[in-house]
Amino acid sequence: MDEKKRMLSGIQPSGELTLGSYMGAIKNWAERADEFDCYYFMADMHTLTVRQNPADLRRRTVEQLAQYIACGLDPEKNTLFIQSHVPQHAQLAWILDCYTMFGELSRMTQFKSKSVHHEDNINAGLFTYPCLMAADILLYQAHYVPVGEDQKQHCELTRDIALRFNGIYGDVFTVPDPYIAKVGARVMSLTSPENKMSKSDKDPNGCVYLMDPPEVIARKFKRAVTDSEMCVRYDPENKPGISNLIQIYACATGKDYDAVEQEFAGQGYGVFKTAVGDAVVELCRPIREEANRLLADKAYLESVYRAGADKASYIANRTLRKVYKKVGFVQK
Ligand code: ATP
Ligand code: LTN
Repeated sequence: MDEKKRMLSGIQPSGELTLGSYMGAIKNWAERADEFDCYYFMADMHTLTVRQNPADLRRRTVEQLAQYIACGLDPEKNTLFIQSHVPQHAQLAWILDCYTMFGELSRMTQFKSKSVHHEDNINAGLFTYPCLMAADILLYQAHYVPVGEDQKQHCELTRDIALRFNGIYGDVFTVPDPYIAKVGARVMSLTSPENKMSKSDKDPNGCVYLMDPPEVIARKFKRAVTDSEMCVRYDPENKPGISNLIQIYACATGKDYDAVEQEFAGQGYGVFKTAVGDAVVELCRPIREEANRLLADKAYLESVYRAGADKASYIANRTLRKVYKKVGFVQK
């Protein structure tokens, strides 16, 4: 059992899952279940860095679990759990706070951009957030962390923290690697393709949600921003809108960029946008239907997250006890 390498990742239930989070992260999780020992969680503790409505957070956390399963994460093969059910995350995070430098945290681009967007609530959690993320990863001795491009910097800081800690106390933590897909690692907004597609985007037309009904998805793609060249060609610098659509189509269909260019050579953008919309509609349809079916069975979802928390706690506790011993805490 222990021979398989471990893979771990999480997403904050701070909004609806997007096509970006699916293509950049979840798709890669679901494809790796047989190869790795997999742990995926709802990062509810992370969401408090931005003020949440409690009822919405509770609902979205369970909905996110249903969507994970609907995206192909079989609970028999993947350990699925809710972060706040495993208190070791908070316990290790405090310790790692003390091994992370102010300067390192100040350089995190997500902290800098969220500080601009939430000027009135630049709380300590927002600043130390990467230490909680490092705890999430290091507790499980994960080898690989499948995330989108935007999380690479946090993964690199996690590596630095692990190496620093190991340098002082010996080999306590596995030093993890980010696992970033070649296609889909940075899906851009449909209306402002110079920005990442994000669930907290103020413009709902820029972002496709996995649970969007087919007509909404089709409409969003019809309105996607393109350019005036009228040629389906991959060139992210000069043609960000079209290049993003090529990426989305390639990821949804499994085709490479050349094949997509050839398929639409000499055709107008209207035809291309409709084809991308159709491909995404078909990608999302089974996910939406399965998630809705699962959401009707709350008892099943409860049994999944309870079993997940038990399994996760067991591993997390092993690491935490080792860490407590190394830093010099008296054993009970
Ligand atoms: P927020 O707007 O709250 O910051 P988000 O929409 O950017 O959220 P996250 O919950 O931060 O999404 O990301 C979940 C996972 O999906 C992470 O691994 C992240 O790297 C990945 N991801 C998010 N957005 C994209 C995107 N547009 N393209 C590729 N991967 C993405
Ligand atoms: N920081 C991530 C979510 C996240 C995560 C993690 C990802 C929290 N803990 C551990 C991978 C591993 C985000 O905002 N997308």
